Amino acid sequence: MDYFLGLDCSTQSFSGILIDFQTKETLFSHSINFDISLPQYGTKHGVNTFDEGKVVHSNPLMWVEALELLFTIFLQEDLLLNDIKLITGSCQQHGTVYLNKFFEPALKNLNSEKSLFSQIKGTFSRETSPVWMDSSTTKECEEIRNQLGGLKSTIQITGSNTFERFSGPQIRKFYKNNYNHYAQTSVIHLVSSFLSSILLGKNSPIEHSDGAGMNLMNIKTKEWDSRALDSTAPDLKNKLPPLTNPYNIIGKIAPFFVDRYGFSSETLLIPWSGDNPSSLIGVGLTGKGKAAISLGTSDTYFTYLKDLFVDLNGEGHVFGAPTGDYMGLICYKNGSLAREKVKDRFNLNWTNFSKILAKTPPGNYGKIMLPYFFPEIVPLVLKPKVYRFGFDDNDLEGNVRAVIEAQFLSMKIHSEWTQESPEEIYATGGASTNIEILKIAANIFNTKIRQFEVTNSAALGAALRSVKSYYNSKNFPYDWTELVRNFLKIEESIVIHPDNKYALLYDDMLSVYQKCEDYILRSGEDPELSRQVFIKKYFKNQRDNQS
Ligand code: XUL
Repeated sequence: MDYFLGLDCSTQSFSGILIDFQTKETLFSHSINFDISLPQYGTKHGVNTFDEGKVVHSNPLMWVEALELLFTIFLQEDLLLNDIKLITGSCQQHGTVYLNKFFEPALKNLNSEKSLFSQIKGTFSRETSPVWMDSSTTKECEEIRNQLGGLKSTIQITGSNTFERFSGPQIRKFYKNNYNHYAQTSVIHLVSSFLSSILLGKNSPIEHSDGAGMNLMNIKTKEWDSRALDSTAPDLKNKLPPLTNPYNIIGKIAPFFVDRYGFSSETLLIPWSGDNPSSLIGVGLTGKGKAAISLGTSDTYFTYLKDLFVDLNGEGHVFGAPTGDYMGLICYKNGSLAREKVKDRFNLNWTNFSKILAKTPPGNYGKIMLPYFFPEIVPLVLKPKVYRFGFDDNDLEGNVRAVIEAQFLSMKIHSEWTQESPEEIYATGGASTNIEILKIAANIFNTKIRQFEVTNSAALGAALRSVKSYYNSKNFPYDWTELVRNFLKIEESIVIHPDNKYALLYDDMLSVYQKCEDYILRSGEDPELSRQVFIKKYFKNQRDNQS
């Protein structure tokens, strides 16, 4: 039997999906929620937040304990772990883990009678890890960008502008503020390469797709860029693991996992990657002409890129793709947590929330929200504040529809740089189960949206990456598209079609939304006149609801 395991360490949970590639079945899937299962870490939504939301960290030991909990559940379920041929995982991107000189020796000498947690807890040179929600490094972003010759050259070198959450600016902040601890750091891992190292029993390389989210890797050569390293912190090259291709086999599972959980000692490993690159595979985005939206803690919009193509305006990112090619991406911090804020403000559950979406009209009577409940990445908003045009925060129906319309209007505007007008958008992530949300997305993008049965496409993508590398190693190279199509049963997924009668309305609303954004963020013209014209055009017979 050829089983494959895909793991995923996201912001709020740690999941695993075990698949049988021959029967194309998911044998088992399970998720550990950090807040609920590991309350000793005091997280809310998987993170610890300080300094009015600017500093956002998680404890890497929490991820290790979650891995142990998940494997213990596998044991209790009597899963045939011995039949797993290859394992990999994916993780929230950008977060960094700082380890001292005891880390690798501890991994090489793990005793299977003791917990992992107890054996590596003394090997960190920084207790907690800054994660992708952290926005405290504006100064360091500017310093690195200036050193690299400004915005355009930073983007051309690393694939992205410097962003607060990216690993390079975070490393620089640590070096500047905690020099002693920086000096005691032997290796700096991404969340992905940290967890990859644990399974491997020694330091794992960082693979190119996640490495691209650091502002340290040269996006063309896929090697550490000496200019970027020098602009970030001294002696950094010696503290970073090497880079490798996402599909390279890096070794076999450490004996600890064989003895303690019953994995086969022949289980192969490839490096863990970022959750978005893994989702690219998990939704089957292996060719041009399609895009995906991932609606999770972060909302992301991404496309597959055959050739390197950067956003010189600086909002988008180019990461590696697990296929060895590239992907374009934009990321929002106001994803599920912003939706939840509105839901909780009115004591709704998701069923009521959806009912309101179903009964309120596209265009929302001209009520427009800029939903910066948290600092935002795209567009850059460091001080959170929610702006409402034509309604207030007591308007239940207005707020419910406005937050969802705002999320997709913004996504449509800010994804234009990818120059892909997709024929179809694949939806994944927790909120992709909500048909009413997807209907709004379909109408705003004026594109059909495909909803999949498996919503954790990052873990599934990891399992499918495992399949690909395993059969490659056996000289049976599957074509990516064929491999993914077979497993995802694309024909059976649900398609939500846009309703053409709203195409013009949303085109008009996009320009009003853009004006609202310009007005608040770029001292643009007052959008009120345009908003009133919009209301007159589409809601002239519904005066009661106008404002
Ligand atoms: C992508 C990003 C987030 C994290 C969290 O650039 O920051 O999507 O990967 O999942």
